[in-house]
Amino acid sequence: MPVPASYNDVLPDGALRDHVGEAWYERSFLCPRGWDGQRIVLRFGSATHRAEVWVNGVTVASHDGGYTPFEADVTGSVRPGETVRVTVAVDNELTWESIPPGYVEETAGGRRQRSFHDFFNYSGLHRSVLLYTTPAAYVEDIAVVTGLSGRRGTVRYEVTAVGAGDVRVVLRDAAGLRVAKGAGPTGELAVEEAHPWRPGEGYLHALTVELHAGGSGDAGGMIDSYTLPVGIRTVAVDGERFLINGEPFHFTGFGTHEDSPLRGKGHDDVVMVHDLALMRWVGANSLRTSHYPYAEEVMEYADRHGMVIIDETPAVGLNMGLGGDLSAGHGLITFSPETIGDAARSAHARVIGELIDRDRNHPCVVAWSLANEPESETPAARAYFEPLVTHARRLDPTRPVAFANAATAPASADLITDLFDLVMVNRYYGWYEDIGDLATAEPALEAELRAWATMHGKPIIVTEYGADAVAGLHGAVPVPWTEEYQAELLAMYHRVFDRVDAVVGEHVWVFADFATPDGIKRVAGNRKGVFTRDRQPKAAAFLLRRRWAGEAAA
Ligand code: GCB
Repeated sequence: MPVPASYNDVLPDGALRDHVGEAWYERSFLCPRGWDGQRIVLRFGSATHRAEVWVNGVTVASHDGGYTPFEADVTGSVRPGETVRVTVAVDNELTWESIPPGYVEETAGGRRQRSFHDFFNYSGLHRSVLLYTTPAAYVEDIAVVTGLSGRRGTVRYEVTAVGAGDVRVVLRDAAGLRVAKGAGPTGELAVEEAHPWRPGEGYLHALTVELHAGGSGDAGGMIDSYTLPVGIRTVAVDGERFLINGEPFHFTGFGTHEDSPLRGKGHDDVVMVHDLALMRWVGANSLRTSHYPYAEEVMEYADRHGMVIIDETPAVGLNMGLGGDLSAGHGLITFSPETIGDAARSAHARVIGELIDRDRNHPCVVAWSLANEPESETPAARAYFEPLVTHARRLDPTRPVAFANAATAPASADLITDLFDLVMVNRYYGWYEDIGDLATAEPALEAELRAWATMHGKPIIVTEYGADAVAGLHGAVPVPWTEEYQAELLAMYHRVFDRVDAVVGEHVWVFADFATPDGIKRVAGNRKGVFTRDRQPKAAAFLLRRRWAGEAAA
């Protein structure tokens, strides 16, 4: 199987597509002789959803969670100059202990994965597997927090180094000029006339951290160095406004998926660059990594292009009251010892930790989304989420924390939003409710958004709104499933957004059509894309371009 890729669609084989359980990968290669004396690390960008790894037959790593990286120091298991055999068992089962949750049903036709979300359970090694080296003493980690006061920018840094050595840091601007320097593992650098990172302009400084042997002035004594791109910017919530660098920010963009033909969820630079170019083409300034952490390449690219990101954990489907993977009617309760209980909550805490640990240095990330459409209208939901919110805030006190609310918990029923900094709601008036009747949907949507604003006084981001449209289906009378209905529905939402001051964001569901499990509510996949799965625009794309890109799109 090619890596990175989902294995599901690579061969014309239904059994492979629907495989449930382990898939084994193995590869042998030569470890370069020149690596002798180096620390050798094997790193996986992700393995969906669980992996066990052997090097030359010896277990070196195991990891739960399909969308975050993990690595192993394999120095003791390989010999430079000799062949290395890497073996990986990747298990795609979703259980009551995994995030996202699911269960396996034994059917006459075999084992079937059931889940509570509508995207296809793509599986395998979705991101690159790297073998890299460091010196024996090395820079292990860097954490930065930036500040801006007027034109004065600050970069607080904390370096974790392994082994003896002195830490020196240098901050350079995008032209490579040194603008600040420091010494020691922690400190604060100041830049008097800082060029900030802004939405639409991903201006990056470069923080070079060097580990030196022995005392100062020892030019030849550098042991290790690492350069981290740093965007100087601030994020804050002020009443109903969302501020970036102290200025009100209005989110335009999409919920999206890592999903494309053949590759499934396999990361592909071409698809990524094309997708972000299409987003910019319609005037999107932001996206949500619905419904899991995306490849690190996406975060780095967003940093460089000033794309704003709401960064979401893989906690999707923690809600038995929704249709889930469309096999509704299971009669389960969400939070209970038999379903989502202590084990799932520990897994949830772990994915929050791994996400923040991975992405905290990215200027593009302006908020953490801890879950998509969880049950939020029960005391059990509050008990479940309270410690997780505390956990996220402790790990990153600098960014707002939020979750995407489901229609089943409007402001009058929801019991957890006061724990969070933002109101994020996914709404389908005119689709799942009042389908084909936008005249009824419009006042209902407005009333609901006003209720959220009155009750919480926080910024509202509509993180999902949309309608399915099968590309090429048209109607002079815009009936559901036509491109015209999808565009008219979006236009209706926009009229409402423009009337409700607290709405600071509009993310259409979804950027592009994507693969789902089979179901009677889906036409070979979810068709709410503004673009088709092969990235051709539907009528809605032109409507968004007029609204979001304005004159430029005329
Ligand atoms: C939702 C979910 C999203 C689905 C979407 C839909 O509320 O958050 O994952 O794909 O609705 O199209 O039903």
